[in-house]
Amino acid sequence: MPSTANPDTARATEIAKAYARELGFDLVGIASAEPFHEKEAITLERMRQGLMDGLPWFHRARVRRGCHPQDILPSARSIIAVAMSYYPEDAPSYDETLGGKVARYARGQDYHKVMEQRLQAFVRGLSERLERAVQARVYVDTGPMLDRAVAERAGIGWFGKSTNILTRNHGSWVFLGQVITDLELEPDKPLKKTCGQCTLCMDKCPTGAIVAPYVIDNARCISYLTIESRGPIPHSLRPLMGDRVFGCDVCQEVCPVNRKARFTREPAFRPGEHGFTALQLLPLLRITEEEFVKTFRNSPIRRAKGMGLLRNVCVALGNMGDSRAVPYLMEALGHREPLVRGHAAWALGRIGGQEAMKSLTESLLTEVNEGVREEISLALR
Ligand code: B12
Repeated sequence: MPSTANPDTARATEIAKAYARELGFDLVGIASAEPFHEKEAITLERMRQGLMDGLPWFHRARVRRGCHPQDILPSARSIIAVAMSYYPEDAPSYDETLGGKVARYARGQDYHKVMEQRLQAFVRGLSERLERAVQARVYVDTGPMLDRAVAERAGIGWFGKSTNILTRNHGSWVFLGQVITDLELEPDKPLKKTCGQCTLCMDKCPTGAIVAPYVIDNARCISYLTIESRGPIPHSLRPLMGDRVFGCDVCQEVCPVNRKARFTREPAFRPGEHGFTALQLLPLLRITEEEFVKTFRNSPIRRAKGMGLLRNVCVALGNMGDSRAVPYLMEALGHREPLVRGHAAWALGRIGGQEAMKSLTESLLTEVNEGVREEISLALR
């Protein structure tokens, strides 16, 4: 139980929590602004082992800063941690129209913008309610903080073996954010829950990316491969990706804690008119860079960049093995990006058939890029 020794602290804590809930945050907890020494050491060690490779922006200096809240806000006393459910009710249908899977977190609007703006409004409103200028820094996966470590300390949820933060009523289907502040608030206690003996997320991960409890090998994670990776997807992993074209939810779908998760109350996180329950893959293969930017401007999908998404689309079509994709993939053999041409070649090789093989043979006559030539030769074999 929080101590009620200081009535001002207790009052400010109560006001902050009630106001955060009023603004639509599903969960709110308070953490101290003490350094995260243990999480810093673990994260740096993971980096040293190469498990975070492929994310050039996730560097050591960033981790150090994110584990020392007072380096970010020297007057920091507390961190107000929040979580918002994004669990959508809508169940997309994928197969009949060659639709590709989009992870649930990316079916509505971009959470960074939605939650950051709301947290900024929260800080302004809180200053009015407490009748003092609250000093604050606000982050929703928009800065160096380790969002999950903060959420754990604030009692929002506990670390699952998949490394996702699990919460009681919303499972792991939550976005995390925080306000580092100079307010003295009453900290909550971390929850005592664990995953027990369950290893379903590890057993069912399509690529075996959860290499030990609480350890992800980035380079194998489909979320990394489809969103963050900018280069070719390793051949050995492509067949394991199935029809997932942006992110992956398998470790969350199989998690027993998620069975009872409540649906999101936030309209911005539902696909609605402008979001995406599934992506129609064939028309996507013809999209230009400008159309990509326009279509996905408010969506997390923008992060993959046009050519990354088209690369993923080729892999998904190759895995689906549906010959309706052949004419579209043949056209993609002439795409201006070698990355797309190479993956289109792979997909044609997987689908096979006379028409696919003929177009691969012909493209070898004109293709000049070495990497793509290699892909074509492999596909012909
Ligand atoms: C980098 C990153 C990724 C990378 C790398 C993932 C990774 N392992 O870090 C990639 C692109 C793969 C990724 C994927 C996803 N991500 Co991401 N990602 C991040 C980011 C930017 C940093 C995460 C980080 O600090 N990694 C460092 C590693 C070392 O930390 P970690 O894996 O969490 O490991 C911790 C635990 O292992 C714990 N630990 C270690 N040993 C032990 C032992 C015990 C007993 C316990 C209890 C704990 C424990 O300590 C470690 C350090 O804190 C955060 C946003 C942020 N700024 O924090 C979002 C974030 C983690 N991602 C998020 C989401 C939604 C996803 C996806 C679900 C998206 C999707 N559907 O495709 C997947 C989930 C994949 C997975 N199982 O992790 C959410 C997670 C929300 C939640 N409920 O946890 C975050 C918090 C963004 C947000 N603000 O909402 N992500």
